[in-house]
Amino acid sequence: MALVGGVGGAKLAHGLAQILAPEQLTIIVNTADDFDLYGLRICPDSDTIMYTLAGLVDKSNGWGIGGDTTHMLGALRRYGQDTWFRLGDQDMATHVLRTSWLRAGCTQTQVTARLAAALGVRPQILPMSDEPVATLIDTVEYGELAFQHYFVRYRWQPTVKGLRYVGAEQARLTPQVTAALAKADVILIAPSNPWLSVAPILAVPGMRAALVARPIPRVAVTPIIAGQAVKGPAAKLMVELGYLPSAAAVAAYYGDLINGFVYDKRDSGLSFPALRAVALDTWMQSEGDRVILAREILTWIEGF
Ligand code: FO1
Repeated sequence: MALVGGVGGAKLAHGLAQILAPEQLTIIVNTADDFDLYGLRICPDSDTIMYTLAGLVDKSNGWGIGGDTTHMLGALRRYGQDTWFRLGDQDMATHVLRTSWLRAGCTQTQVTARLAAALGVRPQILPMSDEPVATLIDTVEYGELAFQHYFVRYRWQPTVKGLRYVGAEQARLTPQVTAALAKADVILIAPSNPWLSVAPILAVPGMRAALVARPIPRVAVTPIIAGQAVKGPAAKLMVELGYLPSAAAVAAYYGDLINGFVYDKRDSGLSFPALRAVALDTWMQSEGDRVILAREILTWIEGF
């Protein structure tokens, strides 16, 4: 089982999907980046993973569909709309169908399964919950911002003072997530942003306790290499929240959730006294690197 959010997480999930049988891989995905736009429900992390595993993703962005056009955005601009969130025309089909199926009474878990199956994605992609949860970011410059406004509209430049995962307290574990947690033989936390992508998953009541209760390898992969994030705001956010931007601080943040940690070989000076830890090349620059890293992690875990 892998806990995943964002582009870095999708890359490792893609590597895992190429070496594991579909029934051996369940992906729990962050839904706290989800939001409504133009009356449609947009689920960026879920779609990023789905498109990546389907081989459809835009390879330079890491999100959206490769080769997609943006005619609809042009038409929205003609109506005077500020089109700061770039929705592709093909991508729109996903949001239109998702929204109509949700309105017809399907759960987000059902909708995600239906979309993924239609695209030929075989590993199970499970939303962390079927109830809506939304990350809100308190910033020095603009006060509290909805996640996509902070991340996309303001390109994660505002200074972060704090985070809230609204709705998390009312969210429930789905039967599908509960069953997956019970049968997992390894829990892998992808190199996703710990505060923006993984923390909302852990904020679903019962999630963290259910993970910690499993006497199996629970391994996180660092999103920080040599004090920097490969992509996105992880290192900047850590400084703003008062942490040192290092893999050691990430491991400490996860605490007893994990019993193993994969850090980058460029950080060979670091030590993780209370954990089993391994230094690997975690920087997935090519598609081949994803498979190599996934295989090295699984091989290391076999000797746990
Ligand atoms: N990220 C951007 O930086 N700019 C965009 O315009 C943008 C559009 C977008 C459309 C659909 C989608 O599924 C994802 C999209 N993303 C965009 C990525 C995304 O919002 C973030 O990477 C994640 O939410 C953070 O994990």
